[in-house]
Amino acid sequence: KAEASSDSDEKPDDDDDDDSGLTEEEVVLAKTIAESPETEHSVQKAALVLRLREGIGSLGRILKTIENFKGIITHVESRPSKKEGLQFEVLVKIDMNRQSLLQLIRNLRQSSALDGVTLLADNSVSIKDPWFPRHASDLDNCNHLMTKYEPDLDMSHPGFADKEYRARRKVIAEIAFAYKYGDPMPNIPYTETENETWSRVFNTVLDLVPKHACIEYQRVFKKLQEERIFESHRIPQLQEISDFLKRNTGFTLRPAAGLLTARDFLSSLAFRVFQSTQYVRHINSPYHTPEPDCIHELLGHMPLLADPSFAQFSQEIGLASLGASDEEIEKLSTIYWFTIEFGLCKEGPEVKAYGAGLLSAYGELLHALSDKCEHRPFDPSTTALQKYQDQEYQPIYYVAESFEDAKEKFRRWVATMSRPFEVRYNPHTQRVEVLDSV
Ligand code: HBI
Ligand code: NLE
Ligand code: FE
Repeated sequence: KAEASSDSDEKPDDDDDDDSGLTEEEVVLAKTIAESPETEHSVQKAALVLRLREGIGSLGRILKTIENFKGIITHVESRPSKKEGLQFEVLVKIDMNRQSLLQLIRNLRQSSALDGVTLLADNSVSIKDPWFPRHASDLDNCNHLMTKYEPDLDMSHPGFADKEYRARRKVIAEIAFAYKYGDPMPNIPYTETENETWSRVFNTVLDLVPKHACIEYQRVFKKLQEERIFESHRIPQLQEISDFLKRNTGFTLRPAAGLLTARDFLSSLAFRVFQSTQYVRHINSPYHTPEPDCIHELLGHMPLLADPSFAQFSQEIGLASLGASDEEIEKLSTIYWFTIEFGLCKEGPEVKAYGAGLLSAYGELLHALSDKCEHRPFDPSTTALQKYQDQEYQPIYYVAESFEDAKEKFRRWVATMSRPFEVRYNPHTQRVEVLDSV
């Protein structure tokens, strides 16, 4: 009882439930809005239907109220109401800040000039304008984690029973969460155990690369060794890798705290930014882990992100994900999975690995190139629908003719997606430009 009364005493105007007068649907919408990241781009496109009680004359005052709440009115349309006793229904389209929009609606609902206000769900008004990062700095908001394979939560994680390991993971995750666009990359002084884990994986990869990795991977791998970035005794730091990528393809890194949602992860690729974890897998499972760790990112992903053709392919998957529907995101992550993560490609008469999940996991690399699994030709429209799991080795792998061919096919497939706008990345401003196509 004390809670309830003090709550309404202190902030009578700022509640977000119960007596707000919002319908159930609007409460859900309001919650989504409140939980969405607040950025300079968090301007909401909204449409309100206002039912005027007394003639069109009261409209002026109502529009003024909207402006007082800093709403920018972009469209007004009125029609005589069919309902008895009401005179007009007015459709008003507004651009305004998400929070103010909710306050505005509450305010309007108290107005005696109105018989009612309906907020049309924003996606019925503006399928063209879902929130997605428009500038590389917006990636500060694209760091939502999946709760999967975490040592704290998953009893089968090799670090579950290891308190020290879990504490270490927490420290490194906090560093990633604190990272903001423009900050220097955090430097992690890795422990002896962590470097030891790296050495073991590094040395097996070193053995397997000449025979099993695609030529592009091998070329960059050599370069990384020559520049003393890849060395067997120590884990490279994100900053030196990021600088290396930047020199080669313009890709850069930012630290990620763990397994990100597919939407957040893919969106960063649109900016040629790769969100990289910085913690190290548990020493007890060096040769395969289901979750990404920095050994996977560095050994698996970095070499090919420094290859121009592959970097382009990665960015195009990212660009296709911006503003995509949930179903499309699912398809794009499946394609990502069977190419960038677990892809195989032809090299003359041979099949080689280019997927990062193979090049950082000795056991699965051998499995993928053995006859214990199935190889199918990469074809985006069927590959996108293939179910996959991420706990164990894959039973099916897709073989691309070449990166160029995979890119061609992917482009043709992306063109069939439903998005009503085009996006283009401007590297000079690090901004994604949106071009309406309808
Ligand atoms: N998050 N940090 C991180 N690293 C990845 O490699 C990664 C991710 N989230 C999703 C993901 N990869 C993919 O499997 C696709 O779902 C995009
Ligand atoms: N299985 C990979 C490895 O052990 O390196 C990581 C895959 C991350 C998606
Ligand atoms: Fe990966």
